[in-house]
Amino acid sequence: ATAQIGVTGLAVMGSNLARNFARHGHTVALHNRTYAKTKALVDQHGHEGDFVPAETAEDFVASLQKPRRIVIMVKAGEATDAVIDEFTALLEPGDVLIDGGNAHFNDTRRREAALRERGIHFVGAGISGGEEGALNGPSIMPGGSEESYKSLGPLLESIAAKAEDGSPCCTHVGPDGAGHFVKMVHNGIEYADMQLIAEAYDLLRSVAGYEPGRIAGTFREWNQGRLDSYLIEITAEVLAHTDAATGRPFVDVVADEAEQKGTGRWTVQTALDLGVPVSGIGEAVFARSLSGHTGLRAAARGLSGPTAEALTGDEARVFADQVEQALYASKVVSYAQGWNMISRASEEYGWDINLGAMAAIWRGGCIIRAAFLDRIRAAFAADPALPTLLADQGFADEVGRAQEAWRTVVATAVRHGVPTPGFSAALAYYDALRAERLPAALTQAQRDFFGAHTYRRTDRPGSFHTLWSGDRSEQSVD
Ligand code: NBP
Repeated sequence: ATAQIGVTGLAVMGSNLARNFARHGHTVALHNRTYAKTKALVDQHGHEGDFVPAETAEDFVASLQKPRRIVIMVKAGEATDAVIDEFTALLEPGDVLIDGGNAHFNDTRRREAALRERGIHFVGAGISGGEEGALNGPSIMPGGSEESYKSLGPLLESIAAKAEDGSPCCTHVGPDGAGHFVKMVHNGIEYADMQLIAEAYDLLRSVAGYEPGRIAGTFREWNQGRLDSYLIEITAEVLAHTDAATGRPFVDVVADEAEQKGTGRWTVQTALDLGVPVSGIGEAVFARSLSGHTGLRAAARGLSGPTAEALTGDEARVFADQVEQALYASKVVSYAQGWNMISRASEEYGWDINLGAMAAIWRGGCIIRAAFLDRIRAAFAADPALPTLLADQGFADEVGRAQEAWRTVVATAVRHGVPTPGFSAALAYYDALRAERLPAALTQAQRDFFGAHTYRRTDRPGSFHTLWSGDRSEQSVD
């Protein structure tokens, strides 16, 4: 037994992870249901490091040093359960089985509990960064027992992306499903970021009257400042790209229907269960759904809208600057919501997640990597119990300075009939959070009226019900 780590499931993600391990000096055992993929990997990349290919699961397990560490990179769902069953029979107490696929965190909790009974450590590890990240350095979010991280952590940290300060983008997130949970929220935040960027583009195009090439330049400028991030960078590249077949801007020849694989939807479904408002992610998921309803959209195409003219000259330039401010403020709100969700789940499931550490490991390797995340890390370093990012003085000041522009942008979008669900929902959340009094008082009174659901008063303790259908006197309810 010579291999320090094994990878089973050698499609694009598994192959790239295996090569990443090997390039970092680890001896890597290889296995795939269909041996041809294992053989192809060794034939093409065998020279990159030490690989131990195996045709059978038994030979694969036998080639691993104890405690054995096996990364499963197969299609999420039933395939993962099948592979877990196959390997559980071959492993011993103390061995570590890692699921690096995109599993739902509840599946991970179920699998972890079942394997724990047999003394096997099951680690649900979120891995972000796509194919390129898997090969050159992903952001890795492992859950599972602390004990498993002792033997697994150094291996994972060696292949993870490195932040600018050199620290690895990998840390032990928390027990059982914590790793896959934060990976899910990461993807949800990614949806929200992409939606906000899309709205900024739409406004620059439809209100400021900019062409895609010019918008690419604007995004490149923004990428020099506080919005510096991978997603802004690739936005500029996409917008600058010309379609070879037609000579038109590439963005104009792509069908305007955004698809989704499901992690955004999972985030919103879970947020509803936890009672955490993640309106930014919700609007992003709904915006993608709406884009795909081509029949509905065709039926509504004749509806009337405003006739506002595009801005020109200095007015357009001023507006573009305001859009940067609205984008930044909305982004702060959407990250605040995402972190709220992680914090709430950490309490609910007893995960004790270090909130600042999540920002630290997303600084590199993953799709939402950005300079901004170091600010979030610093905010939690200054106050680990920060109830919302908006309570951090630095963020509060920045959003406060941006709010006039943010309101102007949302109002202008409404006047021009440009949909900005992300910007608008973020602003509504900001205004609701900071409100002295919410109209929820009226909502609760209505609930008491039709359903005797009772209410609390602002001037004294207790629960009360008004006899709405009687003499409207107030009763104290225990
Ligand atoms: P796929 O998700 O396409 O899965 C293909 C692999 O699963 C092959 O190795 C295949 O073996 C194996 N497999 C299947 Br399908 N059913 C199996 C079964 N019943 N028993 C054993 N093996 C089975 O591969 P991928 O795109 O590399 O993704 C791997 C995981 O990583 C997924 O969970 C994915 O969600 C996650 N992920 C992907 C990305 C990405 O950018 N693609 C990013 C982050 C995470 P075979 O060769 O014998 O058919």
